[in-house]
Amino acid sequence: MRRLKQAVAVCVLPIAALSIAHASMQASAPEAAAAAKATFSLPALPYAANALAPAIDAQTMTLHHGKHHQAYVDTLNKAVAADKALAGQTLEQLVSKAGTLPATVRNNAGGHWNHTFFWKTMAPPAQSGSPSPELSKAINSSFGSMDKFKQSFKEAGTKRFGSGWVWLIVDKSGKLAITSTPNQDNPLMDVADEKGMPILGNDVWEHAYYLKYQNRRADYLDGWWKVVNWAEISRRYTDATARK
Ligand code: MN3
Repeated sequence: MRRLKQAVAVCVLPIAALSIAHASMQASAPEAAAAAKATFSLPALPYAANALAPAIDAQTMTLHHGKHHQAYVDTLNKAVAADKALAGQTLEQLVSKAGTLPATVRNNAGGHWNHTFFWKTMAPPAQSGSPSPELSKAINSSFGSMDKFKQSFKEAGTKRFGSGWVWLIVDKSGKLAITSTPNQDNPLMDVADEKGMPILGNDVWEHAYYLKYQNRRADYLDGWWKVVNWAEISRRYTDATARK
């Protein structure tokens, strides 16, 4: 009996060692394959989930970033992995020809681009700041005043039927314009009615505000100005006007 136990013990060791080695290989191979396939990834929020409260509450932020944005990234990765014609293309390349791509790619590439932009262009209320002198001047000359600009932006956001975005863009002539897009489209897309470089944008999908504001989209649009990152918008304005 004792001999048998010893023999079993002797046998068990190498098997255990083998199975540990095998398990680690099993764990690493799919991980490596997933990493190779995962072209796009969810960017971390540049602030804590509760940092934009009360304009945007922590629960909305957590769901919006961790569930909605993550889903756009995951669905886009799956679609790109399944279609050789899309391999190796950047997010900007996909977005620019969205109208020629399958709806899944258009919607989820747009969703990924729009939300990545959205997080970066907001800041905690204490860091919201104000537009640069150049951007202030452009806003005044295009819209009459900052208040009138905000009013027009709010109108475009409340009028957007269903889900979509409202944008401040620098158009082809270098001028500021307010525009709105449906679903996850944006002004960089070939399908956009009004094209240009977005420098500011707000998400008017219900998932962006419904938990706190319910159906009051106008209140959400009003409260949101407190978390606009004006230093970032001003930097993007300078870049967009220099590039054109
Ligand atoms: Mn959204």
